[in-house]
Amino acid sequence: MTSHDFLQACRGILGPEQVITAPEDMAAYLTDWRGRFTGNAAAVLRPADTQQVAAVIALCAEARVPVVPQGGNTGLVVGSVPDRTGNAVVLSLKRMNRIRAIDLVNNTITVEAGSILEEVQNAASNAERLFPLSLAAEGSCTIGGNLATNAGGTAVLRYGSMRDLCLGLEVVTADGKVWDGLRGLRKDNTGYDLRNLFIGAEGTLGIITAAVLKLFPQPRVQVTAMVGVDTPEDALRLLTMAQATCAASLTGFELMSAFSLALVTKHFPQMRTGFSEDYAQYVLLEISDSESEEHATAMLEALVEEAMEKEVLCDAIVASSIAQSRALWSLREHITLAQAAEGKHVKHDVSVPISSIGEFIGQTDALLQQAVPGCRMVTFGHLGDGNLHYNVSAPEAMADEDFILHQEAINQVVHDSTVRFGGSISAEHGLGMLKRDEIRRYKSDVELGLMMTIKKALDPHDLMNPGKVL
Ligand code: FAD
Ligand code: 2HG
Ligand code: ZN
Repeated sequence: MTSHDFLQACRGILGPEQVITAPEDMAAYLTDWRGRFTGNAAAVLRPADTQQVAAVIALCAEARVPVVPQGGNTGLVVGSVPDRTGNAVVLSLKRMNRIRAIDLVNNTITVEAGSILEEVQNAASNAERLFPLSLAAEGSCTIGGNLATNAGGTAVLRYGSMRDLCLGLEVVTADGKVWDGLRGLRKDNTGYDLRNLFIGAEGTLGIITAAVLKLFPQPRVQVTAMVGVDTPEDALRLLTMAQATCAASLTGFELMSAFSLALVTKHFPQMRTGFSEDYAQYVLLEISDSESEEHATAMLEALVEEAMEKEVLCDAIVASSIAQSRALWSLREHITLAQAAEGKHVKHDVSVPISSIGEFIGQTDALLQQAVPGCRMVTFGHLGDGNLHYNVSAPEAMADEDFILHQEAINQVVHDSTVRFGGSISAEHGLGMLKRDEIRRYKSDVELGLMMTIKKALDPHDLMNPGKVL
């Protein structure tokens, strides 16, 4: 099939206006969120429903055209954009954004893959339920992208990551068949777990078109506090105390180094931490309670008092209004944007056993200073999950283009250290194109071989997001 015939057939399936080929109209789909990579594509295809996805994928299989699924294009590991050959099509799921059903007794919501996360949260809230996945990109990332990357965010501590929040999937397979696995069952032991194979596969095994997601009761009240501590070890002590005092009410526990917040207040000068003194580390805590505001505040205040007595924390701000709570969360959510505004940087999205975090930071900081003297650490993240965003910014006087030459050496230091501590080099963002080669150094031949066998069985012609993950 010629490329002209292929595009004509796509137009026949989707309608001419949903097959985008003009370079200026394709541009936004071809560069990743961080601006790290720009690819080329034969076209951007915008299906409206599952049947259109199936027809287009069957056509791609027949014409041997690679497909790069894309949701909100907010991924951080160059997974959602095509390579530079121009052979692939980008399949944008964003028009598929319907809420198909809400079942208040089963506590589930069935949504299409292109639904924006925030809209799903709102739909749940309008039904007096909670859909707990929460991340700074929630205004533009999609459920399909969240599933394909097994997204985490700031509520994993209490509710788990996307894999834990999904009960069923609808998937278009690499040969264009529809697997209807939209089961809202909490228990189902009938063979291999296909759902969990597609979740976290980053679009390399098939196209997720819809999902059944879990809903939870809405907490009656949420209370936020920000505290200053001296060291990550103190933050860990506080975590243990918070778990003992608050149990399942503890829904967020985020670490932010002083330099991470200094970048936020530098690039967003309207934001302030509200502390009169500076501390080396900060923790953002959230408690969700089903009793009352008084009960939640009393629990948090008791925790703060005990931690102060034991000299675990230096100072604390307990938000006294929703606006103040939002302002504290906003500081946390702006770190990614602030580091991007500061210049080129190398991101690491690692996890280590929670108990090793302090030691990991101490040892790895020292090794990095030997490798790139003066590099500036932007260390923050989901301490309660053992997941650090251990990001490296250039030394003050070093130009971006010189700094980025150190990327490989920096990755090696951080990832070797992570693995020495028994950790993972990607806790939540995935591998994409950015860490595809890196993972080969850390996974055994057996593990890589099993992954390759699955890939070949489900996508024998390597057309599903080729060049990513494996
Ligand atoms: P995209 O970027 O479009 O795609 C991501 C991957 O999924 C690609 O490999 C793509 O091919 C594949 N894909 C997309 N849709 C489908 C589909 N329907 N079927 C199959 N494959 C598909 N991530 C976290 O985990 N936790 C965070 O706290 C977090 N915070 C962030 C904050 C900011 C400011 C930004 C910019 C990003 C953040 N991210 C975070 C990363 C990103 O938002 C998540 O990875 C998100 O899940 C991606 O969703 P998306 O719709 O933008 O997917
Ligand atoms: C977060 O937790 C995201 O805010 C982004 O996962 C992390 O910018 C980063 O490195
Ligand atoms: Zn994160």
